[in-house]
Amino acid sequence: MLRPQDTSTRERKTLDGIWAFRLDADAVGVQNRWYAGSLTEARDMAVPASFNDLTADAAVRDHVGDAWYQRTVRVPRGWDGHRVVLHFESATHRATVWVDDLEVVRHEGGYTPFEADITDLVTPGEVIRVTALVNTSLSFQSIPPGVVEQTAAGPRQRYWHDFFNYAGLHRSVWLSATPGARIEDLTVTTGFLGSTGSVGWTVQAVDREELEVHVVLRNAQGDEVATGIGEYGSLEVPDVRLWAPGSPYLYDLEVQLVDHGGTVRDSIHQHVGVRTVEVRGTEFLVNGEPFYFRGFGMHEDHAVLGKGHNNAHLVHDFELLHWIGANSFRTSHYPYSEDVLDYADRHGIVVIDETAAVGLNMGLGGGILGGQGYTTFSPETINDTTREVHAQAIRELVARDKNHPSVVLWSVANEPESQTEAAESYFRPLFDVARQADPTRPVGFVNVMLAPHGECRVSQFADVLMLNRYYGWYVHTGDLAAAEDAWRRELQSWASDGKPIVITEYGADTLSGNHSLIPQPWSEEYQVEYLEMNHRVFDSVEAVVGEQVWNFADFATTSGIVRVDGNKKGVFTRDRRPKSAAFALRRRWTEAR
Ligand code: BDP
Repeated sequence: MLRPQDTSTRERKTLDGIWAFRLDADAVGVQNRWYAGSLTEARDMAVPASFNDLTADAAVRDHVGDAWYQRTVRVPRGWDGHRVVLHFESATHRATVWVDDLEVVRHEGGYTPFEADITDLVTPGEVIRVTALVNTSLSFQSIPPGVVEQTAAGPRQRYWHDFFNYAGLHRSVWLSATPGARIEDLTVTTGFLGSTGSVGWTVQAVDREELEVHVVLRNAQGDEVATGIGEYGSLEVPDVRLWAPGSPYLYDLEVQLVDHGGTVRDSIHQHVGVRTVEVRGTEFLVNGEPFYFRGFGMHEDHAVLGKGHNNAHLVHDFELLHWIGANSFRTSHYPYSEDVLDYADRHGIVVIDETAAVGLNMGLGGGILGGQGYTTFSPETINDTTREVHAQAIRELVARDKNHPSVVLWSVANEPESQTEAAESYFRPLFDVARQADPTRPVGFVNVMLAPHGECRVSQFADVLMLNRYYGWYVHTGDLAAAEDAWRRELQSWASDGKPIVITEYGADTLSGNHSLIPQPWSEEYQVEYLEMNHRVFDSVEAVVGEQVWNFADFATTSGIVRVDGNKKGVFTRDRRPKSAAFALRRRWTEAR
């Protein structure tokens, strides 16, 4: 699937704006055919945005289950003879969509795109009604998992990840026109030898018949540097300029379907960064050179918008990444908007791309901070069906993001149970799925403290070890000397595996404006000293090839006794004001630049 584009043969029209919106707590809408006419008793809702924080109503914020979105749109007059597609960049966590009275598509998973060919249902120049039934519930068979518990007060959504279960239409919705004979997908791979680059392409075309596939590579000035013909092949790029972290040179690859007379019948564009990624021993190499990840685990999370994508926030967050000297981030804990990845490509920021598989661990954070009262992997909980949903989530992530030069490493899950035999058999095939989907990038998962070296049974499948550790916060709280000693010992044991290690989370909750002469947990001074302690540990272990602080900014979570108005491990507040740690990190990271 390609994202809708404006090209010489394609056009798109946004459906972003105000939609009609109605909750359906009792799930009666389908039976009552709410899609078959104007949504009654509806309120206004903005798209893109999470619906949760847009009203002053707890029933909306904490809604569990079905929610309906509807709007009308006029199909552009000029689209006669075109194939018309309705494209959702995401719908969290699943959706069913109707055009007028007809169901056109269903999709499972809240963070990847889906679309429907609606050509036969529309007349260019006429208005259609688009209705999306979005469902917010998490179950043991969804990614991420959760469980809806019935209480006297109604259903309550429980889940095991530490961010608020925002839902709705978080990203853009498009109508798009393409030719019938069309390019359906494109896979690009890159490499180089000396000063000559290579750009491999594979095109999937539909109804191509006599049409020839042409590819044209242009440099940043728009000059043609190589051309090719065929559904697949490889272009040579003389005097190649590489895409590198902090130095993001991009080419443009145009793919065309051309008829005998030379007329271009379909055309798409894909920006291309020529670069290589490789794991060698304990090194992580980009373009053959050792790369050290500096940055954050982030979240798509803002006041009012929730997880709704917004370009002003995108630009600002990347400005802050640049200011602080970060060169990378992880899309913790789900695939981010495609606009974010495009922006990372254009700004030379390296991305660890993660699925929404978070919270597959019943050993974490339950009653009195023990377990959750469930077994993680069992026929009744996370089971074979879940694994198939998880596999599909991996395939959809790779299919969507495979052509981004910024993406250098896949993360198939965050902090799952990984010390048991059940975990080993659950994950083994998922690593195969990732490697089959993309043989060009390393694959890993993020390990949790409950599965230390020697006990973790999943890290054997990973090319890179990603560790989340909270020495000095969740353990040895407030005692940085004891934390340093224990942390160094654990890290040295991981280093004996001979794989590169990225510390994907380390952090301390910090209440902005809370100061203390003798660094106390929750103070800005403690966050600074905590980070410095961690950095001493990382600098003493050669296999460590990256540090990503948890978190870039404070973010919303479910309420609970360990969260005060959300998670406060941000180096910036939720409204992006720096805590003292921001300046300390900036000193370390800009010196390293
Ligand atoms: C880790 C999780 C992350 C949490 C963080 C924390 O990966 O999502 O927000 O800890 O506790 O367990 O702050």
